[in-house]
Amino acid sequence: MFKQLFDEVSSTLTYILIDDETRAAVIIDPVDRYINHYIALSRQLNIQLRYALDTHVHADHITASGKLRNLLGLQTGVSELCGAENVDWQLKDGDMVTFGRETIRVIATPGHTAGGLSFLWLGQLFTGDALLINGCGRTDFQGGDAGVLFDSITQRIFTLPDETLIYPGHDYQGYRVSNVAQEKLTNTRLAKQSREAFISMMAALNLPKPSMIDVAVPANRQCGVDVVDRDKVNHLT
Ligand SMILES: N[C@@H](CCC(=O)N[C@@H](CS)C(=O)NCC(=O)O)C(=O)O
Ligand SMILES: [Fe+2]
Repeated sequence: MFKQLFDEVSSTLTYILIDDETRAAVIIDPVDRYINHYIALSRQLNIQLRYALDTHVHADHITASGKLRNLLGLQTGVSELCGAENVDWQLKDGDMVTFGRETIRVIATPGHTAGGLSFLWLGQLFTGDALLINGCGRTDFQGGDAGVLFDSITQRIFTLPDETLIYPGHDYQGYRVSNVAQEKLTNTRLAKQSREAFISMMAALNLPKPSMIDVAVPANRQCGVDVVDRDKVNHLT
């Protein structure tokens, strides 16, 4: 079982992956303003969240992962290359995250940020902001690098079977799911694009910086929980 949730404010897509037999579950890229909703949904679906995984240290919203850990006792995971603290599992390429009878494979897809990860589960790839539908993550902050992103997309994502479903971390155009074949053929930033042309195109994007970047990046390096909050919770438990 699987749920896709959308945050209208930051256009973030959040996913809940569920082992329908044991009811163990994983949440990918949770957003802090929905913590109560995630807890209510967990009760409604009769699931136990085991992990909250972030595809990267987000620049545009605050993750719910640390607060969910403190409230539910789950484990947080983010790339070891993100420079994050207070993370239970510093993830790296090839790691396997098991919940119930299910396993997620961690695939390093850096380039939008140095620590970008994608998560592969049952033919579905959760790409964070590496590959978006008809787009890709910008590469102008947090160790972003257009050449590295091009290699991640062409060598790690586009080498998966054509029918692999693509579930991105954000969507700004009203899309919700794609697949590898469709993105190879129609993604306007990548289809028939050389590495050099892609790097030049990304350098010329000139996007305004995310309005929350100065708050979100330091907060997300602590899983969205400030150290004082975490100490308080540790004293209580
Ligand atoms: N306007 C948004 C910024 C959105 C943004 O920059 N999103 C990043 C993901 S963190 C991106 O890679 N966008 C790709 C694009 O706009 O092409 C905000 O202020 O938060
Ligand atoms: Fe991002």
